[in-house]
Amino acid sequence: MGRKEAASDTTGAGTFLWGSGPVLVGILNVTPDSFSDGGTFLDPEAAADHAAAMLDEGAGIIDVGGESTRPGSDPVPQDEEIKRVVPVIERTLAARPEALISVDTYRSKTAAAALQAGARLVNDVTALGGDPEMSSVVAEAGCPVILMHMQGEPKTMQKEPGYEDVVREVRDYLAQRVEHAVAAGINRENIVLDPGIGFGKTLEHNLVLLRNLDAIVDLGFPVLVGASRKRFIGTITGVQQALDRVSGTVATTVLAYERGATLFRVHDVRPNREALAIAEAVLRTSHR
Ligand code: HH2
Repeated sequence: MGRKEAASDTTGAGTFLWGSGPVLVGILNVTPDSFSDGGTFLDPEAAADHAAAMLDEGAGIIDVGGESTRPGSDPVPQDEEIKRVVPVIERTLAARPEALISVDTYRSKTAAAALQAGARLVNDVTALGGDPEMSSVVAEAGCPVILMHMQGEPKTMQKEPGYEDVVREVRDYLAQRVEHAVAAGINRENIVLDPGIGFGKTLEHNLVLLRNLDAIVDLGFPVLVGASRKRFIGTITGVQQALDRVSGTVATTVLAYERGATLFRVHDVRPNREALAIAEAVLRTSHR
């Protein structure tokens, strides 16, 4: 049997914004300490230029984040997070008014400020659990939201992650967060799910989740995968420098697409777009 039709083909969550094919979500970390690009885009002008470059390379969404959530990272004060992301959103939209921007935050005030500045999605690595006001900010904005699974919190999540059945537990958690979101007034059509690769997961957990991604896709929502340049890719390939983990990332993108994911959060837009174009062409070719 071929690839299952992606959930977004049927549920249409957010598809009014980004269409039903695979979508590249270009990562824009406005932080001094992100694991692979920390410090590179702290200057709003450099950040906006990078956003424009990723759009030119085929990003459908630009995900702007002002706090690193890499393993071991510390939270930044909310005001600082807002000061980082808002000018970048404003500059990006001044240059590229059509850009679809998401804000990578779990804080409601940052989300509200970003939405006010023109962001149109919220990417919440705590699946609305990190800030009691986040659900109502998203519900009132009526915008799409990415709900991600994480075990623990960034500071300590990689210490000793443990599951009885990682696929079942991640799927059940996401299903439960969907119900929380819906109860808070968020439209089902606006929900995207993410297994949270690398967030409180061992190498084995990441691999099992990628292998069994269809269990998450079966929940009926578009699925986003964020594996870009992550440590498990370096562990497998031996590539120590995060910047150089492009080929390994591309492999995860193609495999996840084949299993039904439709959104891919990546640093390197062009190679992932080219690989997806080939994957799409092959997978859409009908049997002889
Ligand atoms: N990964 C990171 C940050 N945000 N959001 C979603 N939805 N899914 C992810 O997998 C995800 C995410 C971590 O990667 P990165 O932004 O490159 O690094 P850092 O957290 O150090 O800024």
